[in-house]
Amino acid sequence: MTPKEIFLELLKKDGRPERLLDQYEALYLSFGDPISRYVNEGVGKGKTAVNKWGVTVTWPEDAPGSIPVHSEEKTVLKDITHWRDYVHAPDIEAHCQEGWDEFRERKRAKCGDDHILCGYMATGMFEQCHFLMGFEDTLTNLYEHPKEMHELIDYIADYRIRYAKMLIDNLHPDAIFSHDDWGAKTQLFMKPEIWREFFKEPYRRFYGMIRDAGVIAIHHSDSYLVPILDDMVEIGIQCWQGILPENNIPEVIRYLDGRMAVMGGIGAAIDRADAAEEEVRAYVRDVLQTDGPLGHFIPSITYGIKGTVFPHVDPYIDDEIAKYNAEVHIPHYNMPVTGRKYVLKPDRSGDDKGTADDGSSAALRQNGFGEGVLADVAEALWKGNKSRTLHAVRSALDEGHTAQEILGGGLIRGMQKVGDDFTDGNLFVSEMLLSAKCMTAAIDLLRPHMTGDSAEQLGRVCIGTVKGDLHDIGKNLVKIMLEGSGFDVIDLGSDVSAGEFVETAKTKHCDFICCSSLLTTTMGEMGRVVELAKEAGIRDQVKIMVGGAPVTQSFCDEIGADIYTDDAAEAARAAVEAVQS
Ligand code: B1M
Repeated sequence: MTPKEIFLELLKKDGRPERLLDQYEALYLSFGDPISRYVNEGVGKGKTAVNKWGVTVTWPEDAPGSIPVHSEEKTVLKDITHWRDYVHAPDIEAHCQEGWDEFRERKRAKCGDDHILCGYMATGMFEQCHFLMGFEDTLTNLYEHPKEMHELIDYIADYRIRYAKMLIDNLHPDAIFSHDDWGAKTQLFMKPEIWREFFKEPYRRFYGMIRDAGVIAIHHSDSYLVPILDDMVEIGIQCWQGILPENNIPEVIRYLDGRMAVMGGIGAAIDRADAAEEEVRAYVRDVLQTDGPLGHFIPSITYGIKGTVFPHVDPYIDDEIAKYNAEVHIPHYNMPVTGRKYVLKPDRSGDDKGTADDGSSAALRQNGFGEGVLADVAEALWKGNKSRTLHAVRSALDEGHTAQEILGGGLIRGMQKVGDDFTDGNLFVSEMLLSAKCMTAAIDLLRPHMTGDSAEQLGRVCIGTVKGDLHDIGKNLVKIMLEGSGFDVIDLGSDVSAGEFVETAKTKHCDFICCSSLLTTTMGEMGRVVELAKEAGIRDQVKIMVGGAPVTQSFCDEIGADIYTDDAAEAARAAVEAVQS
């Protein structure tokens, strides 16, 4: 069978592929079509450019890719209520009619008949929203300005449908490979209901058009998407590329029962500078033994593009897949799963915590906050309701509570429950951000009433994302939880050098240095922070906390940092514990 034939078998409910495909072996991704060339003109390594949506995109020389820049001046969409004044989709019909024949012929020739020719569409609808207005505004606007967000997402969907149609008409692809990261490692970014409300129908239109044109629909999202598997099938996705190990892949495959193929399983954790051959091989073999036997699975690095960040890793992956194929014969169906065993994380999409707003005293008791005005403060913050939080804080002041009582007995208590629910998977990034907005507004209100403020803080922290890394969402959540737990937090932002961390800790007398990293290429900077803290003579005065998706306890131990946690709430709990012990 050719790679194309195997891929097509994988899409059939009862297909019989003769072996496992090797990563992107069957897919030829057609980069550089006339539309992407026009829209991203000037974007490249070592450059900062403004794309045709008006988004400023920067790509530092030492980083593996680009990132949108958000600042008061640079952010495109400054006010969602007037989004039409700010957002103008590129006029691709006017500017992108030329060059298709040459592009098609070149790509077809390279792809050949034995592979799937894919039109490649980066920056999906959710991603386009956060490119335009920033991640936090995107997530909170879904709750605070739903009407405008629906309009904006429909506008972006119309653009993407026009884009896909031009690709289909001019490239004649076998498949469209479209990106949109809807979640992090263990959670969707928003409640599944919110994803359904805002994104499901626009995507049904998008993938519906693609399928109606007889083209295969492949969606990239390297996220935890278990709660929306049925929705993905329903809207027409035939292959989900990017499935992370955290999704419990064997259970997902069994559950899908051939309705959608999945591609991925080889996470970024193995794509490191120090990953040795034996480690890569053992990791891949485990993935193959666990996920491979059930069919409808293509082992690949979870990224939405071919190849690992560290080039020495890829050949080991390819070779291990080849060995597995040589040793384990077809059919791949219904063979015993011999690798690691998972416990499927239940779909909690039916739960309704964190945003319901009935305000009844029964609800208060149920939420564990008890009675009284401080419980009202805690509950309003937990629900992310800013006006109610401010109202409750004013009432508490009127009743004679001190700012410190309101902070500790109301706001911090509420935030602690936000953290617990987030850790349990019952509350999402978007809702945590809403509660953070309540906290900020309430602290502004309380500020004139605070006395000896910083003296009463639990301690001082400086936090940042390490040098070369511009991901800041996780770092911001850790900051929110630390502030919400009573710490004085100095936010150094992202792309922070080891020297800046240590200098700040020294001059501002910090109790903790908190480093976040999302890229395997930047994790190493955390080790430099530990070394520099020693050199600066402050190692015994400061605790060094590390975290971020690729960071692990063993990495923390290896570099000699003090605390590792894998979520923001846990980070705050660990910091509190450390100062109290
Ligand atoms: Co990028 N990105 N990204 N990205 N991105 C990842 C991380 C990646 C795994 C996606 C992938 O390709 N598979 C991959 C890294 C691969 C690797 O390292 N080998 C990647 C890449 C490669 C890139 C680019 C190079 C892509 C490109 O342009 N081609 C580029 C790099 C830019 C740069 O930094 N120089 C890039 C750009 C972007 C966007 C701009 C599109 C956007 C970032 C927006 C922003 O941050 N302002 C983005 C996003 C959103 C992601 C994913 C989808 C999500 C990351 C995230 O925000 N998660 C991610 C893939 C994925 O995870 N599905 C991916 C949510 C956040 C709440 O989780 O940060 O893990 P996290 O934080 C958690 C915990 O880890 C913990 O608490 C938080 C909450 O519980 N935690 C700590 C975090 N810090 C902590 C510190 C602590 C304790 C706990 O103590 C101090």
